[in-house]
Amino acid sequence: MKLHYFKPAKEWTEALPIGNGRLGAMVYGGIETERLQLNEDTLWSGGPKDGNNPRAREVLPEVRRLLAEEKYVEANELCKEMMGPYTQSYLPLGHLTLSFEHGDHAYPLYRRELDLREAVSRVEYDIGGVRFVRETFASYPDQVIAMRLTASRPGALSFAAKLDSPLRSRTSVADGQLVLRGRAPGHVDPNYHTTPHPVDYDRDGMRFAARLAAVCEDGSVEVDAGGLYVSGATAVTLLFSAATSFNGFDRSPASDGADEEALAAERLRAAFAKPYEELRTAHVEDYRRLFDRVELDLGGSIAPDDMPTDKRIEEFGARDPGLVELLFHYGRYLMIASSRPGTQPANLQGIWNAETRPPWSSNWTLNINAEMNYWPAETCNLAECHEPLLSFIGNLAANGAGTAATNYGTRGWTAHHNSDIWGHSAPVGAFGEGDPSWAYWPMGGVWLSQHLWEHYAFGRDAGWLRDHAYPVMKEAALFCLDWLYEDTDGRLVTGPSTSPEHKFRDPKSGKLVAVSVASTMDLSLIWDLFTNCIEASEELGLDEAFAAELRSARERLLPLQIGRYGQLQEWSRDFEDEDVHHRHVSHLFGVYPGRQLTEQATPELFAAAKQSLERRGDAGTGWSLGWKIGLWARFRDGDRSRSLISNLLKLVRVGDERYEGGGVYPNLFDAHPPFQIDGNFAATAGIAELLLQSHEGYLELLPALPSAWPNGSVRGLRARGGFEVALSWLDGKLKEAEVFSAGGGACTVLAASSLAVESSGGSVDAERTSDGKLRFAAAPGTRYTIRPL
Ligand code: FUC
Repeated sequence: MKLHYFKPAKEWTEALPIGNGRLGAMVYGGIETERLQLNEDTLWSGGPKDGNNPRAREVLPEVRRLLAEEKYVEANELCKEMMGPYTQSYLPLGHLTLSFEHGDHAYPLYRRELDLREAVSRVEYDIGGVRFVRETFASYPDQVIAMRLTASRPGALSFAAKLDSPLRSRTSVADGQLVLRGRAPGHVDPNYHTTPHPVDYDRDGMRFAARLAAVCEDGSVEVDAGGLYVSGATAVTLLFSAATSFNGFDRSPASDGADEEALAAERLRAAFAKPYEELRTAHVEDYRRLFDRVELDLGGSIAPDDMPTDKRIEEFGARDPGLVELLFHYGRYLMIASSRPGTQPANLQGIWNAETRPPWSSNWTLNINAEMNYWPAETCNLAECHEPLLSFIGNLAANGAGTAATNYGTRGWTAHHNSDIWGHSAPVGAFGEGDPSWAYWPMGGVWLSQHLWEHYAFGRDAGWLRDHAYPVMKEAALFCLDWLYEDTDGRLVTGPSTSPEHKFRDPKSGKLVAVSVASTMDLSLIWDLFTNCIEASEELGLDEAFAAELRSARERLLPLQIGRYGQLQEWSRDFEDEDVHHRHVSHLFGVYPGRQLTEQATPELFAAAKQSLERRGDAGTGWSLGWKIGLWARFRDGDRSRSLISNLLKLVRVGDERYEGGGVYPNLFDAHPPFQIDGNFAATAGIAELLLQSHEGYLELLPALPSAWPNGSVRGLRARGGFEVALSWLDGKLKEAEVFSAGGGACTVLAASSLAVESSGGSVDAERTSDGKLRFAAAPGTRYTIRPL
């Protein structure tokens, strides 16, 4: 449960992340110079804006006409006129730098670690017989970052602490504290978009403020605008708070912003009033309430205890079951650290970003990455951490209604492949620059709506479904109803349509293009949304007529097809792939994370989907490997999933070109490369998917256990239907399961052998179905023990 090292971090991807959902820091653990790279999750460039483009609506009929004539090259060109501006960027806040007056040579007794059981980072070393220890954490209950520094000899701690920022800022003193005030640029261009003036402070931007205070035991502290100076202390507590003027996705942070100075000052004042131990205890309790819900044993570690984490990755990778356990828990740690109720959703880098023009703007990329971040939220028992994404969808729906109306003249709401803190819902890449292969994809709202349904499916809060989720899902479905049109055979299709980021070869010209009619992903996402809305209407007993309309539209969707290689076709024609090994596997959505394609319901298509994944191969960027881990779990090939975990658990260092894609950095951050957090989350979700599945209306225990983990156990996984599950297995076979039903209701369970059930009250009336499932009526708040017969 620890990441640990015997050297300070040099690179950012060696530093260790802490976070409380809103405040984040990368702790380097330096000796003479300690550095914390700091983030606040609302600190973005820009402000609310209108990215909608009426030209889209004008050209739409012509694009569809060209598509009907199979003039894909021309349709692709014209589609470029449908775009809008780029999203804004997630920005770094700054650095806290501590300069110690004791030199820099103590490696033999040096150690730094991140303890996942407490969410505390710790650094310790010896200089001249004095032991220096510092621990740092980001507290959710107290909304500060706290650092405690101690020296084993009285009076041995002397250092200067400074705050600075890559953004325009200055420091001053107030209330005996160091204060940093700054302003974000009013606009930042993406790092892949070359412009003469990419970081623009001439336009109004968001304000931010940060404060640093010190409490000393012994010695003294002085402060001036240059920093905070501690001399001769035995122990010191540093408290850091920060806030921005962000005041909602639809309000100007400049003219209608929150009072960032008051927020930062008040949070520090409140934390300052408490002793360090009280802050620490509150933090650890709050964190453990979430983290302790899940336990996993895949066989434990085969690496020596004192082997540093980077070395362990390098030497053992996934051969060490203990390292796979650590990777699993790290994903849960990162979720708790980057996404808590009231914060922004985890973006491409969670909340950890040091760059003013980060890769892909460190935004929310909706054609896979933002959704992938939340794959473990429900299954791994962190439903609360899902909340930021679920509220974000509501903001996006508000803006997306304007995009649907202006760009397409439809009802409902739509979002495209990129979004930002301002709820950007239009396609990006205006000015003829955006390639439709990525910029044109009006399905962002459709995919996100799956998260609303899943949150209900696991938690079964009907009031929340009725009041919050269903209205947004319904509006997304209304967009689809209007967006779909009939082809010449009366089938419902989408167009212009892309399969995210992948192109096909135009049969006539041989050119690579992206736009055609009814990609498999469009059809699968729409099937999923319609199905979820239909089930929601049944559960809630409302909107019967609308559900009937969705049923009949779902029937009329162009059927998915099998192509010449036996593969599930990615497009409605059997086009040749641009790249048979392409990282996106969008057409397999219906297998995972969707539920349209299963062995039972659609055996031919399921087999074809598997063939598609075979053809794609086992290489890919970090998130691509992560997706494939989950997909092979759904194909019930645990060994294949484990070999993908093994591809992911390869050590990558910055500048290291040994691997084409994927891997993890020394701090276990997923490498796209560069760092992108989605692969971490997908790995955690994929490991859970190997042990428990529930997307077919029943719990399947150990559906795809890899042979490398013959003995083990897991506790605290969640399943759809309001269940919590513990499992143990021996020699690759289920030993015992415990199912806790929160709200009661029918419980159907499948495993490789036939099963028997009992509760603490004794035997339970259970039925055995002809296909080997066990079914019983679960009582609310009751725990059931299930064993193979
Ligand atoms: C999509 C992916 C890239 C990357 C980016 C953030 O464009 O195709 O691989 O993950 O999002």
